[in-house]
Amino acid sequence: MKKSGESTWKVMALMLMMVLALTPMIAVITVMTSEGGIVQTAFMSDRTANNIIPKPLSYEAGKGKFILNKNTSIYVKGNNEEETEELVKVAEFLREKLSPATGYELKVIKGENTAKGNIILTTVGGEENQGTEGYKMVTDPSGVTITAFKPEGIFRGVQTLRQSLPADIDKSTIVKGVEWSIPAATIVDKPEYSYRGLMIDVARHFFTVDEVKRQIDLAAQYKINKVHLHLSDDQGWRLEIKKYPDLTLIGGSTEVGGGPGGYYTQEQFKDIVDYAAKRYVEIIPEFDMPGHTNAALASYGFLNPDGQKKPLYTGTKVGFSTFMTDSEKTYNFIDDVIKEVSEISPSKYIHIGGDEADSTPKEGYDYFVGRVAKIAQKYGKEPIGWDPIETSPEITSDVILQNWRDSNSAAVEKKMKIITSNASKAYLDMKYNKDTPYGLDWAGLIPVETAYNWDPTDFAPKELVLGLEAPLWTEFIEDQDQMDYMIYPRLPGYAEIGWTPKASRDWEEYKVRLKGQGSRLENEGVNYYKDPEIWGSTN
Ligand code: TNX
Repeated sequence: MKKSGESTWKVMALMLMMVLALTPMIAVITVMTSEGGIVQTAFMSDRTANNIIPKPLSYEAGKGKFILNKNTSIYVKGNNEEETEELVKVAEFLREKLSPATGYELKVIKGENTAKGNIILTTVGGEENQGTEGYKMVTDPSGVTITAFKPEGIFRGVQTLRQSLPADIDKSTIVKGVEWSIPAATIVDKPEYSYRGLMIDVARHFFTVDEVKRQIDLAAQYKINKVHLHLSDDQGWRLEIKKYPDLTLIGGSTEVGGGPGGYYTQEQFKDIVDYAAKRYVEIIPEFDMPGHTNAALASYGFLNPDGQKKPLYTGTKVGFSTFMTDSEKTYNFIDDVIKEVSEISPSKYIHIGGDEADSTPKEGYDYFVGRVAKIAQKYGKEPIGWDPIETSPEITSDVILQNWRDSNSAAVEKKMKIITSNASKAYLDMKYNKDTPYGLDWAGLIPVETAYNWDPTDFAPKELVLGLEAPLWTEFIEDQDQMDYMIYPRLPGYAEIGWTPKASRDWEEYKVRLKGQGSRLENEGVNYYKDPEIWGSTN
């Protein structure tokens, strides 16, 4: 008797699970830890399941929904005055994002929330194990509360809040007749990796301050937290260095194809850094050397063996230029440049290049990268270099490798930290397929699925991985529309690889959420590649 009673219960439980799984508005998700253990099974309402990228660590649906209305205020409370002020800025950012489409005023108020119907952003009660970027977002019919250990975590949670609203929220003018609701839920979230980056090559083609800011803002909505600017190459030097004005006057005066180029003044660079910092995005400046240096060699004769300036270069070849690795003139110049940049760049990192130095003898290369890494460290910066920087005996574990090819054994042996940017997976300048209009294919084609279906641990041991970065090289990318097209919709996938543990990621499930991002990107004016695999061929 007992036995058959037990199995009746099992059958009933199974049937209940099947009914739940088949209920159209509900999807079952299973959340796993990075070690692969299941920690929670939750139910997601369709809208939320479709929209949040990167996928939160855990999501538990509640009852009902919160409806944002004209009386909604944003309350902020930190653990001290300074933190409260920082949260005011996060709240103002949120208001800036929610006001245009809703037309609501969304007052920002310091202090305790006493009424219903509000959004609360607070670090009071935040827990250390949430880390810098983790947050908890609790939504019920009476309001939304985001709690985090740090304001940065609140900012990441604010991105989740934005994505939990209907896609019309991203329109830039008032939309009438929409219910601005957020499904009730408890979301507990934090990232897998601390480095989740986008690189923009502003050297091959120059992009204006506003174009760069726009990309930072777009990337921040997917919780990208680093933007690396490739500020010098053969075709252009893009940052004002006061001691060497010709770097920008001459070296910044052109670009691939012979266009007018351009550069950022130090004030403009600081403006970009501040804009990014408001979005908790760190700007990492790069000066590529000892190769990729023609723009500098064209600006100052003393950097060349014959004392003569090189001609400016507007082609797309790589590997022909080099600094003199055996001249103190070179190192004095680099010291001056790094000193000036260190003063205006708050990032703890500086990127010193190191790739494709095909015209630099290996011995000179090894000495050069070691010496330049030490100059960076002298100015308090942690150097990052492209491979093959790790092959120099002068490079030790305090230098970070940005890996674009698959080999990194020397770095692993030295226990260097690694940022994975493998060209066949992460290069935003590779074409989606052979018919897409822009981009290259030397590292292979990178359809949206290929861009999503990998993990940093495919390329390096987990304990050495800082995270990943997707570089957009711009030899053949000339304007904002083309830039958008190459970055989107691949970047949300890279953002998810960096944020969501490998064991909770699945292409078929992700594809559905990515589809939901299409209308948001459209509302934001992003010229994304409307992959027929995701949006259908008629879209
Ligand atoms: C290789 S990857 C480069 C860049 C090019 C890119 C084009 C790397 C560190 N160097 O100079 O722009 O290929 O895809």
